[in-house]
Amino acid sequence: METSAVLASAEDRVVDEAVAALERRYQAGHHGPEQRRRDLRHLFGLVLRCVDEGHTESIITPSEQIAADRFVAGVDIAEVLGAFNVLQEALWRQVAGTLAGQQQIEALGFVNAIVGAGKDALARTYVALVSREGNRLGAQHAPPGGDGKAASGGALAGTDDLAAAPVRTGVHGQVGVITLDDRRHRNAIGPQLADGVVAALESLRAWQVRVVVLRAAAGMDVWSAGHDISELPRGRRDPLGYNDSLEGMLRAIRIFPMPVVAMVHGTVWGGALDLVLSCDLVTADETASFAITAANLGLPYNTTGLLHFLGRLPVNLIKEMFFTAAPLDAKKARECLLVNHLVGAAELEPFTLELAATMAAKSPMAIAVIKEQLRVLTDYQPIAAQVYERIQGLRREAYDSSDYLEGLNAFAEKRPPVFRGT
Ligand code: KGA
Repeated sequence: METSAVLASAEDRVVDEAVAALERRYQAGHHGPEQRRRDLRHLFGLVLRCVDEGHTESIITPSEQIAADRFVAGVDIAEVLGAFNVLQEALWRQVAGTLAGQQQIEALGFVNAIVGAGKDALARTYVALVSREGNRLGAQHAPPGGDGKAASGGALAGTDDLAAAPVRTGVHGQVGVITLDDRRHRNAIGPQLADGVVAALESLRAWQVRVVVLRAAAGMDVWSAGHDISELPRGRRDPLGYNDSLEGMLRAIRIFPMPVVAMVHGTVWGGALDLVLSCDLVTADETASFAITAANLGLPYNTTGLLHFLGRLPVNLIKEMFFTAAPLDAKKARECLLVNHLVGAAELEPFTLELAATMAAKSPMAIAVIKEQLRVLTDYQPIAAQVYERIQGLRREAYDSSDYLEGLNAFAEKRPPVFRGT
């Protein structure tokens, strides 16, 4: 019998069991049994839909919405996660009691991946709302709890605040998908987005996926606008120092012990190109283009980043891209092998998932070791301390210059920069 049919036929039993478990755990909770039953039926329906569709996407947005609603209502995150946990346990029991062997293992895997993706989306959204609210309101306001209204500040219920979780994760079989979804800022990379990607990698590792796909949310025509320019230091400090969040995200991807595929629909700017180059493979459609715009900002790119470019592209192309800041279109990017596969927009997602699934079926051990060897061989260049210090000195002159400030100001004022070379 199909997993979907097994689960569908047990809806009442699973929901009853989960409601009873919730009642035992949260006697003093916010909801009565009827509301709990409705919530659990809703969740159960989402799980079933994901099983039917064969992927976790359908549980993600509703879970984010649940997180936002419960946050506004002042329900504790542990109680919200509790509903997912008891449903997961009841589903496990159902699967264990009705299926056997390989079918049982597969069904348990489905349940784990789907409920896990839901919990992940829920936790990420809830935590982002808590931290955003903390930043906005300061200590004098009550945290969520009680009627929750004071903490919501009236602004949290709207979908805009769901953008507080700009990174989403999903699981398709053994492939994890990280989606960048900060439309308002065109996926500009600041600490929240960069740290979100690092956390997403960790959570996908815990789910034991074997390949990760990094993409922008469907419908975005900017894949990423690069480093959040408003977060760049205004001189006297290395704009791309070791502790910059973008740099941390690049390292996390490069040392991640499984393939990360950048799936590019739309335009890629500045540090986002470094992000694409830090992924192991790149798939793209004809809307993709790639620009490194450091010279528009007067920003001296860092040595580690230049090595990333040197590891992937011919030096004359690197120079042209840095010196003109002009986008390389998808066709040219394919010709110079920045892009592994260029496919039609409609094929991009299925093609990328299939490519990822092919890699997921290979030896994860061999892939992890080969990836790490290639990283070490391409990332490290032995240079004398004196040479490195000279490079740093030159870079310092550039980021202390008035040109760099002019680049930042021009962007903020939405005008072309006027550089004087000083
Ligand atoms: N940092 C901060 N905010 C950004 C941003 C960025 N990189 N890119 C866009 N935004 C903001 C922008 O200021 C605007 O905010 C909103 O996102 C939508 O952008 O609404 P506000 O408050 O005015 P916009 O420009 O209206 O959208 P668009 O017309 O669709 O154009 C999209 C692009 C991507 C073409 C445009 O926003 C753009 O040119 N952005 C800058 C791209 C760039 O040069 N990035 C490189 C950053 O530097 C970098 O990564 C490094 C380290 N580097 O190059 O060395």
